[in-house]
Order: sequence, then structure tokens, then C-alpha cells
Amino acid sequence: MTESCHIPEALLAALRDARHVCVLTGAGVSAESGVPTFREAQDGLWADHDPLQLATPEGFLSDPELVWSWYRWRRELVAEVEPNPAHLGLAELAELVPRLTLVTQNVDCLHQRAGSTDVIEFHGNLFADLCFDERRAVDCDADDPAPTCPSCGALVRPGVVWFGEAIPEDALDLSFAAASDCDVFLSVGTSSLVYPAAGLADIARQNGAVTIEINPEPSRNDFDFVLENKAGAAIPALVSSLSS
Ligand code: BV8
Repeated sequence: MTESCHIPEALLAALRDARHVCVLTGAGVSAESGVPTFREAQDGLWADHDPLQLATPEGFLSDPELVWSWYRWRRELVAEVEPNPAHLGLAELAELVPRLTLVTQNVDCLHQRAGSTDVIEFHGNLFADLCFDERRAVDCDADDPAPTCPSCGALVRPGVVWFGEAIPEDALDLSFAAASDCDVFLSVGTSSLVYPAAGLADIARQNGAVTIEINPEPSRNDFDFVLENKAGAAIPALVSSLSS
């Protein structure tokens, strides 16, 4: 049974009037594709491990084989799933507004597979392999439990941003600019706990944007509109209402 989702007329009016929509997505957007979110206790990505052991440079250096096994498990999992109606709907939404900037905290590339273009990967990309020291893309043996850089011998790491690491400068600049410029800020499927990503909504609000959250468990109490629905229902409902 598809979940019913009421879209307030005032929310639709804000989107219809918008010159620029900025969207921030989190793990909740990929949940209906079958990708566990981070904080689900029973089967979340961090259920069995402390995220600060797995998603920090220190954790990686202390046990590269453990961290590689976690990321390779996630790569295999993501490679087997498909984008869901939330990803597909966001790609459609980009065709219905004059300008849409999509910023994602997700590293799974499902937005791109759904047809979204110019996706800003705020926390990097699960499928990239980087030299830990040189930070450039390298080819490495997918079966090596702790691959090393062919040119300098340093460890190779997944191309994601870990806790305590800076957001890539271009992603940060583009995202801050979009949050500052947008008329509508749409936060979808994120617990709004990780910064600076979670601060984008504040930047948008401070610059006069209408802010909307889509999350079955609302993350904060300062969004102008909150749709307490799954993204896989709310995004298609929003797109359908906007295009009718
Ligand atoms: C930085 C990539 C500074 C890796 C991720 C101490 C030391 C250092 C830094 C800090 C510190 N204390 C605080 C910080 C800042 C820190 C931070 O914010 N920590 C938190 C824990 C407090 N941030 C950082 O470290 C960032 N960098 O600050 O750098 C700096 C500056 C200059 C120079 C050097 C350093 C970097 C953070 C990036 C971490 N990397 N991911 C990987 O994926 O393995 S974070 C990772 O967790 C995700 O990318 C995402 O951002 C976050 C998880 O959040 P969500 O996506 O929201 O997922 P979650 O499971 O939490 O929630 C899911 C939501 O979906 C829920 O609300 C649920 O209700 C909803 N949902 C479920 N189903 C659905 C749904 N919604 C809709 N539909 C559904 N069907």
C-alpha cells in the first residue's frame, strides 16, 4: 500500500515561486533502496562497530583491513540495489524548477544512477580509491586486504570524508553558496546531526529561504514545513502535485 502524503498548498506555492531550490539528502533517501542508515540500532551501518573506529583516519590507520572490509561490504551492497522513487523523484524535480542544487551526504552514487546531474558529494564517494598521502585517485587490487599506492607505497583509502576531516573545498563552497542563494531548502532523510552538512539549513534560513524537512522522524523543530513521511512517498507526491 503506498503511503498517503498530504502536501500543503503553501509548500507547493513556495516551490512554484522558487528561482533556486537547494536539496540536502542523507541516508534516509537510500533507506528504501535497501541501504541501511547509520543510526538504525538493529541493523544500521554502525550497529556492530563504533563509527569513530570505522569512519576516522585514526580508525583506518589503526586497522586498515577492518575498515576496508566495512567499505567493501558497503560497495557490494550498494552495487546490488537500485535507486528508489525518492532518488528518481528528485531527478524529476530538477526539471520542474528553474534551478536545483542537490547536495548529498550519501556516498552511494544512487542520485547519479537515478539521473541527477551535478550532484555535490559533500562527504565524498564510496567507490573512489585514493592514495592516503597524495589524495589522488589510484588503481588498486580489489582483493588486497589493505591496498597500497603503486607510486608512493602509502595506504590506499576509500574516497569518503571521515570524521575530523575537512569537506572538499569545492563541495563546501558550492553547497554554502547554494544554501545562501536558494529560495527553498529541502532536507530529505537526514538526522541533521553531522556538521557542517547540518548547518546548511541554518544558512538557508538565515538568508530567507523557506525550509522543508521530509523525514518520518523529524530531526529538528525549526523547519517551516515538516512532511513526516518516507522520502519514497513524499518526493513523488510532491513532484506529482507540482506538475499538476
Ligand atoms: C569537520 C562519509 C572540521 C563516510 C560521513 C570532534 C572532532 C572533529 C570533528 C568533530 C568533533 N565533534 C564534532 C565534529 C564535527 C563532526 C560532526 O559533525 N560530528 C557529529 C557526530 C557530531 N563533523 C566532521 O568531522 C566533519 N568534518 O567537521 O571537519 C575540519 C575543518 C578543517 C580541517 C579539518 C577538519 C566531517 C563529517 C563527515 C563524516 N562522514 N560519511 C561514510 O559514509 O562512511 S558522515 C555520515 O553520517 C553520513 O555521510 C551522514 O552525514 C551522517 C549520517 O547522517 P544521516 O545521513 O542523517 O543518516 P542517519 O542514519 O543519521 O539518519 C537517517 C535519517 O533518515 C533519520 O533521521 C531517519 O529518521 C531518516 N529516515 C529513515 N528512513 C527514511 C528516512 N527519511 C526519509 N525516508 C525514509 N524512508
